[in-house]
Amino acid sequence: MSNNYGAEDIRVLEGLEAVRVRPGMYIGSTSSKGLHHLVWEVVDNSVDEALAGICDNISVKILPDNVIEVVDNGRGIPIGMHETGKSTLEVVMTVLHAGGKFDNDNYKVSGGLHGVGISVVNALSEWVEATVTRDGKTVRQTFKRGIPVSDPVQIAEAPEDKHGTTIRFKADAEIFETTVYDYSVLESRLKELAYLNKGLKIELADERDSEKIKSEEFLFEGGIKDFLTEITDEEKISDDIIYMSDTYKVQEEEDVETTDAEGNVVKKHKSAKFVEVEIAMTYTVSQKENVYSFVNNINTYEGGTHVSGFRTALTRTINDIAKQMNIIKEKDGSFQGSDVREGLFCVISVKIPEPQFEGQTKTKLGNSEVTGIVSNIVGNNLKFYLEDHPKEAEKIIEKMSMSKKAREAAKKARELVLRKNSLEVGSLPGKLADCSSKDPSESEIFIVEGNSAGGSAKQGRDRRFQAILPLRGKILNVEKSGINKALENAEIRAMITAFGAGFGEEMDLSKLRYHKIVIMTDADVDGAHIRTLMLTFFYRHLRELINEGYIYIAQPPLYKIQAGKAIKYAYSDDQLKQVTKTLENENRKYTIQRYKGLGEMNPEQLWETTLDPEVRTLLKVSMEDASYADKMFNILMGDKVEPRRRFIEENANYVRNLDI
Ligand code: 0RA
Repeated sequence: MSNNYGAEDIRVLEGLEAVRVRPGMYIGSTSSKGLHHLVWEVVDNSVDEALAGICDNISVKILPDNVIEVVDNGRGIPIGMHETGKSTLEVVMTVLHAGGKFDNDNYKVSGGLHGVGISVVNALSEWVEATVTRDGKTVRQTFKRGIPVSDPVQIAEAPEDKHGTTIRFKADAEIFETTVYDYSVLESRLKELAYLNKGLKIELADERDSEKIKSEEFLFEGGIKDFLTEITDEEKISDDIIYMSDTYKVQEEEDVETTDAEGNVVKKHKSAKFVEVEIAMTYTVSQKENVYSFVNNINTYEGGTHVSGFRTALTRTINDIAKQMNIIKEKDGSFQGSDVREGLFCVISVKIPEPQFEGQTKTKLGNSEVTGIVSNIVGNNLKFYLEDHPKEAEKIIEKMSMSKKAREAAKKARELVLRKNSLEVGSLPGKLADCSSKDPSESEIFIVEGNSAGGSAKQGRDRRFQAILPLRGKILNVEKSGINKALENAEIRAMITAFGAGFGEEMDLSKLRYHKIVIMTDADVDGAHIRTLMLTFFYRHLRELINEGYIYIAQPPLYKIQAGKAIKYAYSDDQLKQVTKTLENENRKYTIQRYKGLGEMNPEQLWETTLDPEVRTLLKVSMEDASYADKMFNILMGDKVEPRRRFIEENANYVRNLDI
């Protein structure tokens, strides 16, 4: 960097410093999740190049020492002079939100935590090396903690038509709690990105251990059609996949006049803008509905206008066609939304110019114009498909008629069950040790595995605001049984009654009795299993509780370390190492006890490690976590041993990686 600081340099330094002081504001957190966010920030830029139609190859490598390398064959970050007198490359790398100012691409990811700009990666890295090939040369610039070490230097000549960007970086250990990447986290997202961008080849390699190099390549010519095939884990009623891909022009190509900095009128060319809609769907014999939706490659767990547009069109079109084909008669009434979605597996991917993300976790699409666009496209394409495939149409609509009949019968049955055993708060479950506070915002309920742990928790809690509900053994596998069966299960009834807000579509959050619902299970394989069962249940039937951020996971310690009278607890293997090392350096004697279950802790210990708000750690469950638990469920419950073992290992790990 030059010696004479200008106002611009000071602005840049202040910007980078702001990122280092409050990293959470830019990347969510400094935990493992935040660390991986750095990779997503760079990869998103490469994927933007793919969306602009330039890049078809991205390679991500974890190098020794947890250095990340991302290579793409996009346009390359611009390397010409910028009006500030610096290279555009340096501006893109050092100025917050600069990236978007140099292009007018159709689709950009601008919601949630994505799209903050590659300068954020730069600010939070011990070092970054950016290498760009374009305009007949390859140039490189390096940075330390965001600050350029030198000007960009040409390191080679290149053919005129060669272009691309290579970013290498090492996350700053001064910032992050961990700088160790999790291969499986990178693997699943990169694979998802390859599915969502057909024809884009994404390579991943782990070269941290030269003895055990791992690598994979993701390239799906079928795009979300292939995605659908992978996630459909139920018997299909027809082998055919309904696939539609369509675009809608939202802005014509036009020449616009603007004034530049000197006040001269200049002509600018604006290219046309499109909404792209891609949907793959198939029907299975199962009772569940699985709709995965994405906007500009972001998983919209909370749905939004694109999903509403799809649902509206599906119900309307099916009703029209069913009547047209005489499969249902006027007197039978119409299909409801749930009838036409039972057994549906579907991937919806839309790409839109200026997405607005809303909702608790910013994963709900808000753009109102999208409802009509998607609904028109789905209506037209689906009608066309069904008319063109009368045999398939018949199979699908027959299945829906069965769903409709089952729904009508189940409603009667449920009314009976409900009348017999009220789910009203008036009859709180006997096992519940309620808290005395009636203010939901300060009240907490711990769902505790096993009666003995439940006993300790009841004695150890602060009864003013903490309620305990012990569950006996495993709750029902709701995935395999319908809601009616679930409602007959005593453990599930106890939970719903205690929460007080009802369930499913009739849920009323204003009646919720606790704003923290904490799952507390043993830190072993069985505990992980029960936790997954519960997450699946919440995801399927009490989803709003997750959406609103009311579900938590307790973190009991794994070890007790006793040195003389002093007792310390460790919540991870790393922490155990730290504690014992410190004790050894003070060369004090100690004993270690590994807690196998919550039941091994007495009430005081349980309070001071897991219940006391002053010292405990609670992990908040996100929709992402719950949907992951749900997705993995079949693996866990299935009869194949190997994937089950693998899941349990990985699951135990992922739960520890959840964000607070
Ligand atoms: C700014 C403007 C343009 C591209 C990029 C940045 C860009 C950034 C990254 C980060 C990783 N790979 C990247 N590829 C491109 C647009 C360039 C143009 O219009 O020529």
